[in-house]
Amino acid sequence: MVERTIGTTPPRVMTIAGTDSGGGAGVTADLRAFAACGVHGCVAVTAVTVQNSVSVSAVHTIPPETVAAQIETVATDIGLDAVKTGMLATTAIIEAIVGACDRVGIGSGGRTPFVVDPVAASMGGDPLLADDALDAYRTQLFPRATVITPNLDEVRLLIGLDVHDRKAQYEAARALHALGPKYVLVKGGHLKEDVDVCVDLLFDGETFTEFPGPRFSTGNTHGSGDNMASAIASGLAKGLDARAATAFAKAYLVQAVRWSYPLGAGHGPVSTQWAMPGWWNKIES
Ligand code: PXL
Repeated sequence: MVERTIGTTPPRVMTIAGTDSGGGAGVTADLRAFAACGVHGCVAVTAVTVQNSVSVSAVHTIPPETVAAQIETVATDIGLDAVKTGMLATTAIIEAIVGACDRVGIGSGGRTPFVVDPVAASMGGDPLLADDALDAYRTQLFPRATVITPNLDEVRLLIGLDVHDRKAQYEAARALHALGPKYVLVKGGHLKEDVDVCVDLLFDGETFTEFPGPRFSTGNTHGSGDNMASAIASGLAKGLDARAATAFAKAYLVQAVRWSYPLGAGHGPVSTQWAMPGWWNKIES
């Protein structure tokens, strides 16, 4: 028998999100990000999407009670050190998630940090969220969130503010913080005035912190938001505070975008392969 010398349980993180049959975003991206960030990934699937690199051609939602059951059955046995949300699809699914989170102590009032990435559409503009569900984000999810991570398109949908410069990015952070999350991260990836940098802005209600990173000229950024939120949740699960978890996630995402690759005729994905390059060549026979 081989003596077992390793096998310490890593922090446990759950993604509540949709699948992407093309493998670039959603649950598929989140699980790769969790592996790269050194945590154990769990899953509550909200929807199955039929998609490739070009478009989302169909969405099949999971019954809300099945989404809630996935969360509760994992939380009460395996336990969770952080949770993140991605594509949630409908108001009924969001309400079921909120009920489950409250029952097992995820989000404000509970012990488990809760990262809410308000996914509304794919890169190609296909809807991933019912229009009437934006209100459920504002009134039910944000007040429970540890960190929310909107991009600028999502900012426009959520608070009706068009962000074209840094000043408006600060204004958006203030307005979103008023909806109740502990921290707001307004991601600057879509900010046209920044040519060489991409500045994400974190606000805790008092202090603003800018996280600048290089801007790469690539259209292969499918799954970048999912990876960012997953890395933040991983950092929180490891015991980092929100500011340190965001710095950790930003360092991770810069490499993921740097190593992004083309796939299909549309937008390729960001990569996690840089995090463990070529290990399969290093195994001794
Ligand atoms: O990147 C946002 C996102 C999240 N979840 C799913 C997606 C996408 C973007 O296409 O398909 C399932």
